[in-house]
Amino acid sequence: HSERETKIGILGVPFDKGQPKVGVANGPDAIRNAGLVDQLASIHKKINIKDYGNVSYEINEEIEKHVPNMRDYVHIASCNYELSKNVERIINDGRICLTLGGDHSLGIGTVDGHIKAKQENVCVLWVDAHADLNTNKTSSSGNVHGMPMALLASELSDYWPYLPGMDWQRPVISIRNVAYIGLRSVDAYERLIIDRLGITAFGMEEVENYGISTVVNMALERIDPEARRSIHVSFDVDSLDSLEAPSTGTAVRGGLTLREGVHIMESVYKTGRLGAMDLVEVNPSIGTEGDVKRTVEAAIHVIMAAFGHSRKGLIPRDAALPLQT
Ligand code: Z70
Ligand code: MN
Ligand code: MN
Repeated sequence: HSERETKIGILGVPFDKGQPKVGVANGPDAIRNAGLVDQLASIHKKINIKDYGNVSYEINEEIEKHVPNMRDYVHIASCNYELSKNVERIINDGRICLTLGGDHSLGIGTVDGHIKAKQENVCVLWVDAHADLNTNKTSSSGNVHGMPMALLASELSDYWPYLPGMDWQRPVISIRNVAYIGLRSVDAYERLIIDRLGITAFGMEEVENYGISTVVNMALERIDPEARRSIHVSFDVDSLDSLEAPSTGTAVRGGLTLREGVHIMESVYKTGRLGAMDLVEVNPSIGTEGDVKRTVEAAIHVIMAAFGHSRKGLIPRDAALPLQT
């Protein structure tokens, strides 16, 4: 393994309206303040990083505020509209877009922007304890962070009512181009959809049966059989075991180890086709100071692996052996 030129664009989304707990809006700054940019820069000299700051948005007053069972709908529609445009621009600048959340409702905007930038030639790895596949009819919470995948999937577009202010968001990704890793808290209707549509889903049982290395390879083979697509990884930190990442809104025990999370991203890096990554649901208001530190460090390890940090060590490109002179 040696150094490979990598251009990264970092985007913060201090957004928390997709779920009810305060604090997740401070995720981006917690990750930055732990030294993310310096750590990425230390991977090797051919890393080029630009921090685009945080996404801000204004409420579009034209939008009908009330959509049944979608909490804070107008914020969701307004924020994701700005987010999608930002992601599209960063990718068109020739950078891999790293989005720091914020709650997972932001996956609507990031996947949409990625698809627009890459003319739909995108596949998605959704690494999560949850499937985030509810519609406003199946959700028992009304929390939109449990719905982004259902909004994005073209096969589910008929299950939604008309959504005012979301016309920019075309549900264009086929669910055949999406794979899950890490599932262990799946609602009944989500499971029905996964089974009926034959969605590629590697839950914790499959991780146990096959091992993480085989799981990632099978997932990528299914969603990108010709190895041609731009890969979008939407990494919910709650995919990790709650011992590894306690500071998150809906921690679920029995999850991925940090090593498995890192392994997923190392495998994606090796394809050379990572186009965008989201790291979401870090909530610095949950748990002790130590819990927050552990969670943020885990998030940074996963991100570092995505951009070429190698646990084996890296050989500098063009290096000569420092033997005798
Ligand atoms: C549940 C719902 C969810 C994250 C919780 C939970 C969804 N399926 N997603 N935490 N990150 O409310 O729809
Ligand atoms: Mn999620
Ligand atoms: Mn989750």
